[in-house]
Amino acid sequence: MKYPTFLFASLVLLVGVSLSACSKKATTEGASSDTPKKKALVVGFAQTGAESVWRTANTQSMKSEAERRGVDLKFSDAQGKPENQIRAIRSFVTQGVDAIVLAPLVETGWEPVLQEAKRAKIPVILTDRSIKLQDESLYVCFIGSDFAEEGRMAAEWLAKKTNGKARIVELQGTPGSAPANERRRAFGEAITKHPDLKIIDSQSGDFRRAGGKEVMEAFLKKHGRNIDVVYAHNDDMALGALQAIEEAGLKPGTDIVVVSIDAIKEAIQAIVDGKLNCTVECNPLFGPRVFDAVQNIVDGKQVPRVIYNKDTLFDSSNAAASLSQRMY
Ligand code: GYE
Repeated sequence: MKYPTFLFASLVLLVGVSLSACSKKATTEGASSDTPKKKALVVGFAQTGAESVWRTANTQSMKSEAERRGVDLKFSDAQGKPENQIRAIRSFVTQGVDAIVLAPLVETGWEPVLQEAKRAKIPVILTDRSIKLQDESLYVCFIGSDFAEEGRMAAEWLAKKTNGKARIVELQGTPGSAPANERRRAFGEAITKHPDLKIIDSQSGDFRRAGGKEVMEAFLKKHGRNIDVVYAHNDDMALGALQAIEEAGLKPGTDIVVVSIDAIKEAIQAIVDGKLNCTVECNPLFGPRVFDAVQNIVDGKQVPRVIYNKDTLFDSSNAAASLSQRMY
């Protein structure tokens, strides 16, 4: 790793500079008690956008933790466009931030801009979503959830609930994003153990509530009563689908089983109301972990390459009891 060497060199330089500054002070003001002020960390955060309740909670967690620590956070909202994220990273490099935190919208296309950050010796921390790279040295660590595990948990819960027999429609997240790819892949793999669990249709609702509703309306038109289950890659799309199901005169939760991922408070409430059947948690509140990692990296310490959040599953057995403590 190049960072520790670089950091050590900068530290030596910094200590040198502040020592000479101190001695100057000492001669003019006497050896008084003033403690040198630590320079605030400057961190650039390239967020995907504001597509879901999950995302808003994640942004909030990052901003409030930065404020609590006195970190100067340069926040960029890419509004769902990877090219905006690339532009944001470039501008963080130009500004010479201490570290860059990236929540990558999609899995591919990052190599050139991350090379630029590397050349500028700015460490990159991936959060939330992973990426595909030839050169794995382009980021220091990843902090987020295990999307494959979430997909598997949803599939296994569903297999039990339906006794291994159901016609499933799938609402996919943003095309090309790690959560959409992994939740789809792992769920698909897990249901192959149950030959009568079949995905009869699958389309993207872009992780948005309106997207979930629209796609579900189209599914209902196309498949009528032949849909037993909706598997949504996030709660916002599932909540949109609930509306579409109700507007079609059907009862979500009973006529059609609905399974999703995120465990936002509204989804837990929908379980309590009997409309949603299950949601696998994907915790967005990892601001503290991100800034711990940033600080350690800037201090030249080693950090684990992958830090996964611990996620649980909610259904009618535990939703009501958890509702009052739900943080997002
Ligand atoms: O599930 C969804 C959001 O990347 C884990 O993105 C995140 C996903 C989350 O918009 O709600």
